Amino acid sequence: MLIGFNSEKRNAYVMLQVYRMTRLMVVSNRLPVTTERTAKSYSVRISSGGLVSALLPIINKVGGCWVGAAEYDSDSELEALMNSIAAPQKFQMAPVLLPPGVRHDYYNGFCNEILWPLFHDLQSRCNFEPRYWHAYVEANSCFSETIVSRAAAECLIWVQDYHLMPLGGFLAQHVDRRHLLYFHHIPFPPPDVFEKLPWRRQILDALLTFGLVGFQSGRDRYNFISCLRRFCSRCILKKNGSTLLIENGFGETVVGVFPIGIDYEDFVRTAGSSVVQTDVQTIRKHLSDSHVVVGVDRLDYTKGILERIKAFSVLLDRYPALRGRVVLIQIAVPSRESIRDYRDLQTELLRAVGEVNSRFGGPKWTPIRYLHRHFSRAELVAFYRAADVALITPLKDGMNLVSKEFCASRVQDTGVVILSEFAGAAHELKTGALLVNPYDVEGITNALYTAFEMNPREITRRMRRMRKRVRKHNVFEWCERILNAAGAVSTDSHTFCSGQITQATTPASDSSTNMHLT
Ligand code: ADQ
Repeated sequence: MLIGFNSEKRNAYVMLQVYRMTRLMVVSNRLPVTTERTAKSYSVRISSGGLVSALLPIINKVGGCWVGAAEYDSDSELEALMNSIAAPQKFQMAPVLLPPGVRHDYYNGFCNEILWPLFHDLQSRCNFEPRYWHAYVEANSCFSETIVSRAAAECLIWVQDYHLMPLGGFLAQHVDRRHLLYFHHIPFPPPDVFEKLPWRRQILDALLTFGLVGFQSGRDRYNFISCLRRFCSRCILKKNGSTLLIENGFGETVVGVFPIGIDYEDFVRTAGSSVVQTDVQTIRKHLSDSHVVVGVDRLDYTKGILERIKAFSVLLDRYPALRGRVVLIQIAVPSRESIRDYRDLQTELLRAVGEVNSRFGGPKWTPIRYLHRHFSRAELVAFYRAADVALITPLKDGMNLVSKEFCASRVQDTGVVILSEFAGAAHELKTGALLVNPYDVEGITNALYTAFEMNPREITRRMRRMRKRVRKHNVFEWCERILNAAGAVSTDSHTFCSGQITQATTPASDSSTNMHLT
């Protein structure tokens, strides 16, 4: 059995110790580091972004190997350098070399011009260029070669996100499907949106080659199942505790909902450090007695930053008394800068921020402080702690870790969260956050005003509820739940030989609990 322990008795940490024995291989599009060529060598730092924030504390505890595309045409020097960075972090890194032409069409093309906008319901931004599909498949084949050459026996291969959906199909030829897990970090679209994808059937078939497929929210799993119902007729669905079991021509796949968390204790520790406390005082001193609102995002059109700035402008219009008494600190970490849409967004944001600042601001007050750069964990936490309100309004988001990081950092149980109802986190934080429609500029304005007027006791009551939830459902609990669910993958599932099924599908025993997806 892959999972052979009593989950009720063991906490997440013990579970991770158990997994030290089974080697873990995390596979994601990129390695968790950003490398930059300097005159003589390379500089390397840990990357920003939700996937890395979540997985790094886990692999740092468990050890293992992280597989991801190299940013450069690798050489032995670069790999040695990356492994020396990883060494104190207890895991190895294995770069995947993608041919330059493939790299562009796979990443900039299929991932960023098709899957990312489509899965965030922004189909008008898609460019369904057939060349991109071929590069996507070829890139996944390159990943598979690296994995097969590096994976130890009994290695648990945990594939992350939409860049690598076809990988299960390649790996299932070499690896027991019980050892093949996939987690989908971004939203999964409803059938009416998904059906636009010319390769929709191939994507669904590929996902069903994994032993486990995990989603962030009930919304995403529901959409996935609805797509299976519409496009794959040969599936049988069974309820299996809190997960679902899908029987298909390839074997069985466990499909579950596992909302991702953060390393809560690490944020609490950082928030209490003297460095952060000094930074908080400095930030507050510069902003005098203003209401401080903070937005923290990867610079991405799905995060609703432009709409947020518009809402802030409407607020200043509607409530002149707030002028000079409120500041929005908008932090946007550079992201996907090789893509034109992202460079255009930066230009648009600078223009929007400039318009608000010149219309309302003056020598003593700048309404919006826009910071377009990477910050360390401690610096970010200082911003989280210095603010009165977090304004988090993605147009759609798989989860949104910033909302959870903000709550964890509020060690004094203060601070209001205004959160998009279309973020996966809305379901978990709805008992404490003010939920808004990110397209509803007036609704956001009203929520901001409500936040400024909120009674301190009400603020504390709401924040305590959210912190309790974020503490309990932290990233280690997330990992434990996924690995536990993976233990439910049938031991007698079917083996593959050159992509062909070599054993017929066993019909489900209890037909009354089955739903045929026809
Ligand atoms: P992202 O789209 O990257 O993640 P999110 O979950 O908010 O979105 O994570 C952003 C991360 O970047 C946070 O950990 C934040 O601290 C960090 N960050 C933001 N600005 C930064 C800055 N200036 N400097 C340094 N770090 C910064 C994807 C999905 C999400 C899902 C995650 C995890 O799109 O929906 O929550 O994966 O599954």
